[in-house]
Amino acid sequence: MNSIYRNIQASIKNGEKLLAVLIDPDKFSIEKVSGFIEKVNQSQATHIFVGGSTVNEQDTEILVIEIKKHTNLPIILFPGDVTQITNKAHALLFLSLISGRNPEYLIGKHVEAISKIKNTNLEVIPTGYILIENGKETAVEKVTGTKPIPREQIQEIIDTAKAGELLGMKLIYLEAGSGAKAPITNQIISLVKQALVIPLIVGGGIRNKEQLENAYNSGADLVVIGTAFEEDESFFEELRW
Ligand code: 1GP
Repeated sequence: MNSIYRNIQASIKNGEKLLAVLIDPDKFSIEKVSGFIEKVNQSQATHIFVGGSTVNEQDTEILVIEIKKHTNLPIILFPGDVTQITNKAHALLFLSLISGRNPEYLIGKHVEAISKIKNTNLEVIPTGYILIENGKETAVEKVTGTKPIPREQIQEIIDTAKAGELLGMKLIYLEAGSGAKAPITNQIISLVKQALVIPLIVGGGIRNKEQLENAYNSGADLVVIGTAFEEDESFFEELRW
């Protein structure tokens, strides 16, 4: 129990950097899974995240079952909605959208999710999810009806992350939004990291090796990449270190 979070902590202690490949069931066909996961297995990816902002019910579970046939990597749900919770995965990021002020995404959906979670063996990892403005409206904004924190409001971002930690969250996720024009800046990553004790996840708009390395060098413990792999699988080779 709770081995995924403990392993994340242990890796960080050993100075390792973690990489999650994000698979959005809404954009991914089952037929593609085996070839794609083979590439994930050969890459330096350490985790597979599964989730999206708008996914049809059942699609997540079907996809997770298929992914599991091809890999031993931990599969972690990164759900946009309660319907995406499935016992077939290993863990669940129990996301609270702490950059926003919509009670549904701070506590409402979580209460709704309990009847599903209590019947699973999922490792539940409370995660403070912070959406940061990147120049265009993101799916998260549309779905949740919340505004991201402007990127120049650095103290607000740091204080939000720290508040999440002090509320007992185990991870902080700085999100620029899937397909963001630009990733979270090095300055934001570095200042948030300095303020935190818990691990820091960074994602959104990372499309090349330099941006990935910048995120790590600035203090990201785990980086999430989805779109760049979705659009061009040769990105796996480009990233190899
Ligand atoms: C989105 O942070 C993830 O929630 C990944 O973003 O698709 O832009 O890599 P990309």
